[in-house]
Parts: sequence; C-alpha cells; structure tokens
Amino acid sequence: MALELPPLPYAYDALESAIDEETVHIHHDLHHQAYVNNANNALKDTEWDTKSAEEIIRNLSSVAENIRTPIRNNVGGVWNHNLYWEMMGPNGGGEPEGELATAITSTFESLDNFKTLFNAGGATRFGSGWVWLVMNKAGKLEIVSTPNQDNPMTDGLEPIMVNDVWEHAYYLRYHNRRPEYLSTWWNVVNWDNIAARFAAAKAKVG
Ligand code: MN3
Repeated sequence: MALELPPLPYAYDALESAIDEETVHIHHDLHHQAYVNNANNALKDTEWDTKSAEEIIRNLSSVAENIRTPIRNNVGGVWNHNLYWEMMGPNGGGEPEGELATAITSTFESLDNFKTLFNAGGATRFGSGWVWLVMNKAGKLEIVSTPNQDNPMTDGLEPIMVNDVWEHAYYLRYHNRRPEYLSTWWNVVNWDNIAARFAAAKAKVG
C-alpha cells in the first residue's frame, strides 16, 4: 500500500497570518509530495511496503541497514509534514485549554515560557530539522528537536506538536529570519487539534 499525500486541510492562503500562500503551495505540493514519491520508491519491493509510516518510524532500527537511510529520510518527511499541516489552521492562535493547558503550565511554568523554550529549540537547531513538543515514557511533556527528517517516535516518544524549521518552510517571507517565523507561527497553531493528540498520548502512555 503506497503512502499518499493528504490534501491540505484548508485553503492555500488560510495560513497568511504566519505563512504566505506561495510557501504553502511549494511546501505541500512540491516538497511534501517529493517525500511521498521518494518514500514509495524506497519502500518498493521491501518487506516494509505494506506498513504505515508510523509503524516504519517506530521500528526504524529493524529496517535493514542497506535500505535504511532513504526510508528514514523520506518516510520521516511524509509523516512529519502530515502532522505539521494537520496541527495548523486558519482559526489558530489563542491559548490551549483544559488538561493540555494545565500540563504546559505545570511543566514549563507558563504558556509564554513554553513558547520561548519551543522557539529557542527551533532557532538553535543547526541546519535543517524540526522542533517538537512530545510526551515521554513517563507521561511528561518535553521539548526536543530533531535533525533532517528524524522523528521522536523512533526514540519511543509521542509527538504532540511540531514546527518545521527547514528554510523551505519560511524563506520566501522571512528570508534568514528564522526566529521571526517561529514567533509569528503561533498565530496559526490549532490548539484543539493538539489537545486531541495530547489526550490520545496520555491514554496510551498513562
Ligand atoms: Mn518541510
């Protein structure tokens, strides 16, 4: 079963308060699509070609070394971008509510402090990569960053939210100003979507 590119869950100009329409077009239709195509090429005729992206990422150490690198990079690229588009939206911004808000405040002192730490995680990722809010095996929230298209699920962590800090995510509008992209990006964060993922992770990890 080949991996597929999920359609963008909103209009291409829906994220204008943080990300311009042309960037969304190029990022989704060209970059994300390329990861899907390259992942399917890498998986073709291997024992992994019937597995989901998540299953492959969680079991990356079981993928034979001679085929692992293109699978790691491209299947990661598919899954990471799926989450990225899903957890943004035109009615984003504002503040989280309920148990997610409580967990963020108790772990990071305040929402503002969490945003500062998350932005710092993205700003200090050298080269290309991602900054994540994850739930660890003890059920606690953590901020981590990964290089390239690596994914925290490979290390047994549960992704809750993510930002893409590859230059293709922000360069047209923000040029080299990654910190400005990171701080403006909160305008399009869909807290309802993130809260649902937090609840599912909590139910799973306990
Ligand atoms: Mn990207």
